[in-house]
Amino acid sequence: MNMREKLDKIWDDISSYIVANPQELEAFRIKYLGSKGLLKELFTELKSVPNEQKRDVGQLLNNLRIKTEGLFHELKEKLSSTVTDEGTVDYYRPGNEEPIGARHPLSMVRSEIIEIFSRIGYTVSEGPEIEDDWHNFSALNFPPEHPARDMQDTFFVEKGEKEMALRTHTSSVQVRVMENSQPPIRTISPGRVYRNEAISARAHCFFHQVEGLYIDKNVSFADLKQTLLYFAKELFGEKATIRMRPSYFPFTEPSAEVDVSCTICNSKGCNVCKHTGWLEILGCGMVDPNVLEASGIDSKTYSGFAFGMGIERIAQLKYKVNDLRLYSENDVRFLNQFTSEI
Ligand code: 2U9
Repeated sequence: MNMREKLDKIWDDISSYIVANPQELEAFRIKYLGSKGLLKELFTELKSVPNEQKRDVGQLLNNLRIKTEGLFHELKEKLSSTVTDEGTVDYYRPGNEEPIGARHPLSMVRSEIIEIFSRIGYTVSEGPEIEDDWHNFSALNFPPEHPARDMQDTFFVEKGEKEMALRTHTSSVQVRVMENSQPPIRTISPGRVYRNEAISARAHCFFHQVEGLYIDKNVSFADLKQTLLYFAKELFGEKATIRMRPSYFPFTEPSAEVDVSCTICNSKGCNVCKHTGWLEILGCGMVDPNVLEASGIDSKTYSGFAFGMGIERIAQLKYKVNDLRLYSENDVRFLNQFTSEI
């Protein structure tokens, strides 16, 4: 076998070499291109080739070296782009960081309110956003001429022959609970509600509420006060106190609006509490006997209290975001500012 044939045979071996991982690639390099590798050996052998053949054999050897180096780089390239072969996966490489979203501030506040009331035995009830007149108004003691029934306050929609309304509060859900069960009832209903208002920083055509209802024998106004004090302390901290101001709602009698002491300034007065030391957080009252009777609950045996709050209002106090529009625009620059464990 002359030198050309020998080198051709060597190239056959080299070019059919398969590498499956970085260790095998390194073995290839050492075997052929290393300082004690085959090519080095062949170049040493060149010294003993007769002088008249040296030029040709030297050229053949040089070609072999260039081809082997080229193959080495090719194999290296292939190896780094192959991820399907188990042997080529780098298990020590840090994972790619996946951007994760944040929970919406209204979802966080809703979860917190649900948690607080579930700790004292309240269940969560949900119901339809498109309601009939009975569940949204009549069963809740709204007189026929009440302004809330007006088109200017309520969105009406047609469902077949029937005129329906987008619910203006989640009290309608609780009417359904009363119709379908007997006391004791202890439930909260979180959800989206609709009002026919022009959209601005301070008003929106939809917002979110949590309403609560407790019906049993001997439920008193003192129970209501204590429940709301517990709620205020859980939400705003142990130092929080509440005060009640008389109010009016068609569905409760007596009715009250509830303020919580401003925990931002310790009731000293700041621009959040408008220098009053108090923040208005919810409305409440004893369920009107007419409302109990309308849903099939004996008002002589049972009494109950109810309360309602806007989730946006609580979020405004917690996160100091006063423009209502931000809550529904889904601007990631706004949403990314919130982080949460729940
Ligand atoms: C039933 C009977 C009565 C729920 C109540 C309020 C008072 C109240 C407002 C707070 C701010 C609505 O989001 S808001 O605009 N709500 O002041 N809600 S009592 O009363 C009920 C609920 C269900 C069967």
